[in-house]
Amino acid sequence: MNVAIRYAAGSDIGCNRENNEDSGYAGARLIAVADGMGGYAGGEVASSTVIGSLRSLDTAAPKDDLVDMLGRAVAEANEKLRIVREERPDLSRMGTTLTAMLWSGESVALAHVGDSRGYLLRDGELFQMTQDHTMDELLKAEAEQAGQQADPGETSRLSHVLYRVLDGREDREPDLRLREARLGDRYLLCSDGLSGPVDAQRIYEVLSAEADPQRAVDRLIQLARDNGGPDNITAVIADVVEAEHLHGGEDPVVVGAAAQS
Ligand SMILES: [Mn+2]
Repeated sequence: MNVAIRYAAGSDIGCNRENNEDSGYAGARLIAVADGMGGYAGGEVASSTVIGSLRSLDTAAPKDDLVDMLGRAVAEANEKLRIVREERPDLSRMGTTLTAMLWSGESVALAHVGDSRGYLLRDGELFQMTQDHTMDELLKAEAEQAGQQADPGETSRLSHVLYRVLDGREDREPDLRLREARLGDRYLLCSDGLSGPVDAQRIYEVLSAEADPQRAVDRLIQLARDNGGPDNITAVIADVVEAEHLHGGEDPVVVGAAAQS
């Protein structure tokens, strides 16, 4: 069967921030979310540089090895950050998360660095596809391996500290995986400005109840705002549909900092 994705994206500055350092992209083959950081325009530059670099994947001919193709594109995006850092010493602290999916029919590659998230709604269940690259998750995994309990005070203190981002330095390898998409799957990529204030149960409820992807994106963003909206909020949804049911010709959507530049 010929499948395609129907997509929507949204990004919101939130209730407390003075600028939006998130960027998002949704197109016929590529969806991506990047959450920039680094103060003084650094976050906006980092997230929009990475999204701008990746977008050529959306129109490139798919290769046999999708994971390899996406992995190389992430390495190239990181290299672009290195060049920007060299040119702009004032942005030396910049970095960004990246969670991206690249489709070819029913095959989909997933790349992930940082604490933005990828969720899958399938057969009425919500799965988190990504693991946060935060220090608390690292400590919990280490404790589990040692058959111990991580210190809760320690883990909550470190819950927002990232141990891996894209920042133009070497060895910034993303988690890479090949997945099989199924008809009816709904994928959500989001920044922590959504997954922080809105728990997985509420995300599940909205994704299940609201069929239209743009309305679902808008409702999720509104929920994050209603819960205080402490951070920038970005959400991208891709629904796997039969290609014949898609009218086609939809333009790609760019949101957040990448839409300003
Ligand atoms: Mn954030």
